[in-house]
Amino acid sequence: MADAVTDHLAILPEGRPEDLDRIEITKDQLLGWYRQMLLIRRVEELAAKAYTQRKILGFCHLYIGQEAVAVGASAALRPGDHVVAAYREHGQAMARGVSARQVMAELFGKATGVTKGQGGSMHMGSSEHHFFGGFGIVGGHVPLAAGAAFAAKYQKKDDVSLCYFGDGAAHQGAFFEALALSQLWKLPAVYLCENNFYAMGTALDRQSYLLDMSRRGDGVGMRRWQFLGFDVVEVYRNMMAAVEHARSGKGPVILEAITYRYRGHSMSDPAKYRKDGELDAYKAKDCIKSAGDRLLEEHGMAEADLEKIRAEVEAEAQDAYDFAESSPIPDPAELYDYTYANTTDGGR
Ligand SMILES: Cc1ncc(C[n+]2csc(CCOP(=O)(O)OP(=O)(O)O)c2C)c(N)n1
Ligand SMILES: [Mg+2]
Repeated sequence: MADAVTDHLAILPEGRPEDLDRIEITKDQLLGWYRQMLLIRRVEELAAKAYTQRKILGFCHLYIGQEAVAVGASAALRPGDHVVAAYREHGQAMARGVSARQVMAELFGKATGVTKGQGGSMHMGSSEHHFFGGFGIVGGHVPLAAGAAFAAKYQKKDDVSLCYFGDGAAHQGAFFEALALSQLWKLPAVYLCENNFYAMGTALDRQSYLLDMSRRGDGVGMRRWQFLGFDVVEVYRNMMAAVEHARSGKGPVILEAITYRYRGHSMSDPAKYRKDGELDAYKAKDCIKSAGDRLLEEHGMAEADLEKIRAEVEAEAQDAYDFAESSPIPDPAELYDYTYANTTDGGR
């Protein structure tokens, strides 16, 4: 099999800052990211189990394999920044600070979930965390990120908007319109494409002539570059540079993080469309393994230290599962609350 990553990197474009090594990483940061990535993965794996037990119903898109992107990207943000996500957002919400309990309970449709059990897998939002996510209309959420960035600029705040989107979303009309206005008005936004090589079952080279989605920025003159999203440190450094650019008033940036999802598009997809050996080739670049290796080799940690973290994470993920299972379902009387802004609590 041709190595799709190597092929893809052969067209790595100009535009990437050359001084990213200036952004230093401490051992504690890396340890935190390792733990977070592991927790996201274990929560997703338990969600898959719960789905097969029919404890989780409806759509469910897992983030397994892509964890470094959300964790590295979120680490580059401030609490007041805004995050807008699509429907593969469980891990993105957790990376932004939503707890494993809140995410799992939402998946179970329980009242203790982050969206009170009324959103489910695709609609996890938390105003407390400035996480305006969970949108199922592909590409439809991108203008919302532009809107949040517009609001920040209009109100003379130095908050930045981060918008996650997939390679499949980069063909939508709303996406292009959002880019055009963002660049025209120099909005403080970072558009982060998670190119995982598939939109549902359609491979990237069957859906797009361009393989580097950051080049979507060329048409509007937006600063753009591409990077590998398998190493959380790489993601963090690239995002830091992009966020600095946007926050300093120089305008938006569009980035492409090359990544890969290990599971099918959703729980109903057995992912038989992959090439032989492809999944294993990407698993060899696994973000959790590479962060663990960095901790062992560059920061003098011992395997036993990592084992301790793994055990703690295991307990936290299981606690989230148990919490979700034992939580109550939403009160039927609240069924029509939160549908329109004029709700019982004055509009959340
Ligand atoms: C407007 C619209 N068209 C089609 C769909 C069906 N659909 C759901 S997900 C998806 C693929 C999107 O792929 P991508 O943006 O690469 O995100 P990924 O699933 O890889 O994270 C499609 C076509 C939809 N939800 N909305
Ligand atoms: Mg995709």
